[in-house]
Amino acid sequence: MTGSHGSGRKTALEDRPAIDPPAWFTEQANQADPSVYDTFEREWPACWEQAADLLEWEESYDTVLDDEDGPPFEWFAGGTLNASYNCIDRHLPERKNQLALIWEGHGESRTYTYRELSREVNAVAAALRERGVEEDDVVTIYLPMVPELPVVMLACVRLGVVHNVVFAGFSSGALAERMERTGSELLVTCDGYYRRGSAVAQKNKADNARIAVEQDVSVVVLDRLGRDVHLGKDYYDYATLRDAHDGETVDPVPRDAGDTLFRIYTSGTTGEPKAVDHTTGGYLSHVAWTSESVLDIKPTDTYWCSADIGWITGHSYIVYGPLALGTTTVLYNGTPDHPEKDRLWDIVERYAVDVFYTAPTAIRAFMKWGEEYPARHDLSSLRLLGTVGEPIDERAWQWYREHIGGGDAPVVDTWWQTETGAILVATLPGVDAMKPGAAGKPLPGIQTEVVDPAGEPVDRGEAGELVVTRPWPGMPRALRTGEDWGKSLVHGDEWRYYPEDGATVDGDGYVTFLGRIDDAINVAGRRFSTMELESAIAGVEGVAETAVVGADHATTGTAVYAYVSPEGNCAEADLEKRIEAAVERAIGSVATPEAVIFTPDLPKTRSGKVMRRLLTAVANGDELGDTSALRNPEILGELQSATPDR
Ligand code: 6R9
Repeated sequence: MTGSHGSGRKTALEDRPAIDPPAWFTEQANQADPSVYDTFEREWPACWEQAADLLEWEESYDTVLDDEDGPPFEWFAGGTLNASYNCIDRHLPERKNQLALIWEGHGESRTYTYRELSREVNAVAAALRERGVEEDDVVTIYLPMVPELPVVMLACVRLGVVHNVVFAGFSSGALAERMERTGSELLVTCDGYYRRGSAVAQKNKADNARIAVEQDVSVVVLDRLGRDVHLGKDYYDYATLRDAHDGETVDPVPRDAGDTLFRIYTSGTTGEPKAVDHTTGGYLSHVAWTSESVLDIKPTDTYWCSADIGWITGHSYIVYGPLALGTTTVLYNGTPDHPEKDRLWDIVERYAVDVFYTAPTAIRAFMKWGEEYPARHDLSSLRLLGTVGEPIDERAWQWYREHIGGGDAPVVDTWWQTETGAILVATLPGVDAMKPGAAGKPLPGIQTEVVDPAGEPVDRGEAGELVVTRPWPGMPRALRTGEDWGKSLVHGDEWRYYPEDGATVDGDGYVTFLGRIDDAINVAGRRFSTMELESAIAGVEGVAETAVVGADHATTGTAVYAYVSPEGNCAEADLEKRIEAAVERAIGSVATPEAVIFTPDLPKTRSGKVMRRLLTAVANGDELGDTSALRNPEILGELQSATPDR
């Protein structure tokens, strides 16, 4: 359980000062109507027609939400549509020659107009159909950030085929597990790709996965490295297949609103990958509406989300949301510091990016590298900044706004999950004031509560667990149909979804996230949220990034171990003193770290989330367990030797 759960103690995070969005922003914002919250409340669930209206339906729906007697919930029941049609075809009459994709790779770049994207997607859809793929089959895609990744995704959904994208950085074992669970018989991959200037042998990993699974798998291989790889039986060359069907058109297959659009796996609490199936009508409506109202995306924009399409953020806010709105979406294959630490700002300047969406972990890295890198570039095209993935502390928020947003671009912190499909909590930048450190209010139509372990609402300002108390259009199939997902779903006659995040709500209804509910530290009977401690430490000048964990302690039960990655040249002894003082100020001396451990970097997953489980193991001198999800395993030895003996 999180934070000061049930202890009655108010958290230090409530009632932050609010910053109004500038007038120049609200004047042009897609969503600038303050009555949107009331309208959505009054007209719920019919309000979500606004989202569905952003799409073109083949057959219009009869009911917005069929929820009589709880699950199964049918969003937009009776409606049919095709996502590929919505992301491509319907834009052609108005903007066939506008760019749909800008791809920036390793020493190369490529662009696709909507017309060119349409040609690619149709050719690949025709090729997949010829390979025998049929509606509702699952095709696994194991590609890095290359334009062919969204092309194959859109080709699949054109045919009503379910795609299952597996992040390219995952191992062959992880790929095999996902393919086997899904029963997928076609895999699209590539020979390899460049990362930090060296080639990754992607096909080798795919080969190993293919022989590890029970079913027979055919493999389509995209040539990225030009190295003339051998393609054996059941292997096909992507370009040959595509070229054989170039110029063909494939009619988009109408799908029921509730039909699966794609499957994506996420980490479950059990340690086994958890399949999340998102729907065609509800999901697409929800991502389109949030792309418009939260990210303020306009068709004329150049929009860039720096996530990888292999994660939900890339599915929703690189591919489906932006393309459904007919904008230009940027794809970047590379790292933010290669060849130089100003790589991202160079891209923003070169393409005059209007809206930029990234993760707090990236922002903390930018802070660590220093403001001189963004300062080298003209970033004045940026109108709005977004963040997602983790809580963002106030200092990182301010740094982002100041050094990337020119001091006045609104910053939206967006809370959501693989399971929610699209944003549920954020500030509407054209309507709401921003509170740095707090994510924002539940979006119009979204209802949440913060509850104690018994499921009872806590008082305002107190910490508890967030629960979503009403269905939302982007909800996945399992939640729609009532499949048992942990403690979620029907309790008595109430329906609830538990995202397993700790939170507090302030007097204005703004939600501050406190981290996953399992990230709590109990020192001498008092519970502290790691986020609360981290936010105090991250506010200290000279701290680039921090993660706090609990280590077993003979007297207090648990002691606070703070792992800190300092900025550039910072005297550690002095920094340690200031960190202790900051924790004392924010929370009290009861929470003063037992140990402050300096490290050049924190252990992170490939999606950039700090792996606290590993830090807890290091702090306790325990076995580390599975480290395969780590992006930087080389850091572990150093962390172990820097951690004091216990
Ligand atoms: C989109 C994505 C979901 C978990 C979620 C929460 C954390 C995401 C956040 C945030 C605080 C935010 N999270 N956004 N915490 N503020 N703005 O990241 O999906 O990979 O499934 O992770 O990430 O803990 O439960 P996913």
